[in-house]
Amino acid sequence: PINLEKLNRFRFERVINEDPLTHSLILLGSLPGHSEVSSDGEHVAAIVKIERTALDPENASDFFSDKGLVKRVALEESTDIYTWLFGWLGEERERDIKINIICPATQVHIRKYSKQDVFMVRETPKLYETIVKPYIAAFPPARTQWVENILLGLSEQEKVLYSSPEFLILPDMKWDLKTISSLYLLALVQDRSIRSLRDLRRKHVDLLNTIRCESEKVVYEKWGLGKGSLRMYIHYQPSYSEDHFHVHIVNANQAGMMGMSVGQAHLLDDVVSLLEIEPEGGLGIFEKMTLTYGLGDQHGLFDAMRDASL
Ligand code: M7G
Repeated sequence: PINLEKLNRFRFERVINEDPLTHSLILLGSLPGHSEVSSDGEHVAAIVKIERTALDPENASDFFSDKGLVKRVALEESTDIYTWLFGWLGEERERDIKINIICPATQVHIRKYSKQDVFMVRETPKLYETIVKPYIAAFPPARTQWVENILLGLSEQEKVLYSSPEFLILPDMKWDLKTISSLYLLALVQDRSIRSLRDLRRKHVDLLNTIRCESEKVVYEKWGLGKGSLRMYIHYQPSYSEDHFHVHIVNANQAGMMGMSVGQAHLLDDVVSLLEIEPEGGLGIFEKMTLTYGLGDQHGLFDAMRDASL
């Protein structure tokens, strides 16, 4: 049987896989064999997968309480209503958890982060004009204050990796800033007239290509990642920065993340390619397209869009 004593005789060779999403490592090495397969003391090859177990909802109330489950925290960043920190569940450990706080949280935030049933809706150009555009126009600016603050140079300035009058590149709040295989950056565009994918036209091709080039340059210079190592995409619909156009820049090896779903993530290269074939002078391609995407039943557009598009 394998017990701790035997496990501690594991001869580590190398890590053969890692997955930051499931918080796992797969190790190759060897363990002392048992008598049937090897003579005493001889080691046999072993693959060991170590995975952090899921956090238990039963203990949810203990995390921040006088029980002191979280032993230590280190502040990473704090913007208008968002704060993110790292935490330790015991002394002398690696940092265990990442804590993201939204405070004060509005009803809209509560709905966005609650578990939702998703339905696919088809947004025709007409539905965009009659339902979606007025909805976006009615947004209180406070909802995207965090983007505005970054663009104006009021927050996260020391994090900015690239800056020009057109756009900024900086780490996404989702990234732990450490694990290269889950690298996640954001390019935020200054031009407030581009509210979403719907507003992109042929004249924006240069801007989009520059975002691609500069992102590649940044990740090469800073982390040694070469060409082809990035997956860049645009959300439609973006879930909360609808009036500040941005591009998601993610390590190409990072798979299966929320926000990479078909219908939500539109590859930057495909968008550029479509814009390049857009006819001069006519309607824009993204003005004419029906865009289909999943909408959670707690989304502000859900009722109107489902009724109209089914
Ligand atoms: P989105 O497509 O509007 O929304 O992208 P979604 O990905 O949440 O569906 C906004 C992106 O901005 C997300 O990837 C967020 O993780 C990231 N983000 C959100 N906030 C509030 C911040 C912030 O304050 N700072 C940084 N650096 N990134 C943020």
